[in-house]
Amino acid sequence: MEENFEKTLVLIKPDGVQRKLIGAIITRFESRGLQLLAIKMIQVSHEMAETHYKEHLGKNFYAGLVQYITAAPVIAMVWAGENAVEAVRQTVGKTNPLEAAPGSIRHDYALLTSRNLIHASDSPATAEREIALWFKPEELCDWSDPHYPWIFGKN
Ligand code: FUP
Repeated sequence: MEENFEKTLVLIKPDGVQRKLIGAIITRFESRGLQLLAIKMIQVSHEMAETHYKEHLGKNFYAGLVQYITAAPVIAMVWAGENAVEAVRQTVGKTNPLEAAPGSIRHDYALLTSRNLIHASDSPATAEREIALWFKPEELCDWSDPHYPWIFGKN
């Protein structure tokens, strides 16, 4: 990974796994030029779900959200790149798929906020906290992407 890269956490939520969209979703990030540093499939525990979504505690959708994320396995990933947090959020699209831009994952594969397929960190600080929650440091592979100059070259 390059020194100026940001890292961000992405989850393919249970609906993405059940609907066989893992490959299609990963392709969006890979084709855009982002670099995959870590990936695993996890059956999320109740405790993990509550920690991950603690900022939503008390909201009317909280119980349903915890139920949703624990209902079946998820794919957890760390993606890297220059401005990776913003780039990934853009590729994912707005929280409500009906407001997500055409071409974004949520627009192209989802219809409801409550089944919007993906989680992606919303800031570099959140990304750091979430990566530490979902991955041990040794689970991240630091490799050098040979496409770097063709994706991030400056003029
Ligand atoms: P996002 O960062 O786009 O994933 O969105 P939020 O952090 O605002 O929300 C986290 C998750 O809560 C969403 F992906 C889906 C769920 N949610 C609801 O189910 N209902 C809502 O009204 C808002 C969020």
